Amino acid sequence: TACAAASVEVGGLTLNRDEIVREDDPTNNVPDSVFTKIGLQLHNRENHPLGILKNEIYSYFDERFQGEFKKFDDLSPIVTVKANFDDVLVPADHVSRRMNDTYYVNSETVLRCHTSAHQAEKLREGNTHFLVTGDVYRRDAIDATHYPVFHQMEGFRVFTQDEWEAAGVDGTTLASKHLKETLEGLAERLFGKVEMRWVDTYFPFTDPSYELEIFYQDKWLEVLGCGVVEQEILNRNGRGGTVGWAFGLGLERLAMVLFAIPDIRLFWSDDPRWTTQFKAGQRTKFKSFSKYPPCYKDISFWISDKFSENNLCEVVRGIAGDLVEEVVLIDEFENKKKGLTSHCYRIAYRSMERSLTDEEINDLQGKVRDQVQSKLLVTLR
Ligand code: FA5
Ligand code: MG
Repeated sequence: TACAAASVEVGGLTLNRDEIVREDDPTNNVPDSVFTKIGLQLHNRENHPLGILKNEIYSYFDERFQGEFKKFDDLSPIVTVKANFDDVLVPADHVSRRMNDTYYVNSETVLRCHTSAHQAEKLREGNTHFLVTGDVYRRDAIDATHYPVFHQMEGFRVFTQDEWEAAGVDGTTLASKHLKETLEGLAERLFGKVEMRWVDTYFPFTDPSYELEIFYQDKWLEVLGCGVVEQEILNRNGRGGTVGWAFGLGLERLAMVLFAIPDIRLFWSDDPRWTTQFKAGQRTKFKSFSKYPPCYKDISFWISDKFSENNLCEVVRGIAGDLVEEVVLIDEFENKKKGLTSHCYRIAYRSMERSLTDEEINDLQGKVRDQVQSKLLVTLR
């Protein structure tokens, strides 16, 4: 795995590794493999699929709303717990706040887990129409569509009483209608005429809340969450008496479909066969370079109460980096007499760029076995 630099630059700030990765601090859980991604700003590379997609969405908003939406895409991903959770009304006991799900720099600071972390701050600064794009961080499973770092774009629009009176409806009705029309227009711009559906859902920061799904290649694909902003958020941030909508969309989800990218790890590749494929303003399909075979290794152990799959994935990712393609639970059983539960995971190792040698894989798997035992307090079988 790559050796972490001592510092990274982001949004005009210098972040020192020593302040962000502190293995001996129990309130910190940021591994080197995640620190090395901070500041790479894939969404700001104009010849990268994420940059191309971001610019296409910008064009859509500029054309539809005459440049009214202000754009922010260089905000530091290191935010307060208050901004990431409290300011968007995430309850104190919500699962997303746990160290199992979120990367904490310390007890008051996290790597943002969504771009909604900037809603309150941007409102307080006086913005009423804005888009925030950035890298977001979540502890999660390992497979072709999940990676601990991905990218979101947040949209936010405030309506005044004049606006809903002129439309002859109440504020929530206007915001909800405007939101759906805006996003249906965006989906049509990106996908052409496609079948779409709105699904009711729940977010702490919007009510009503919806997800937009599009029917693409025989499947319903969830591409974004959105809704009418909770009044409390507007009231607390200098916009009492107004109504708003917000959305958050996953750029990788859209880009994988639009550019036919089969594995989320590719976005991070430095291989010239990847980096030279995409050009600003062009939406081309990914031309796969020959796919190297995967190699599967199983690992079985008796778990303890403290065991979590996210922790296992982090150990594997820390050792194998992007050489790990997937970690799946393939067997689970209980020994009632001993009161123990056994899990067996199958780890798929595969490079996107070359074939791996047996020796290399055995070496990785050996390290995984050692660290699973020492860091996760499980008993190997
Ligand atoms: C959110 O993050 C909300 N902040 C979105 C929002 C904003 C709702 C404003 C309402 C108002 P969610 O966790 O569902 O919601 O993520 C939003 C989108 O990010 C998803 O629809 C999906 O496209 C993308 N996404 C979520 N998790 C992942 C992941 N692990 N990998 C790639 N994309 C993901
Ligand atoms: Mg409510």
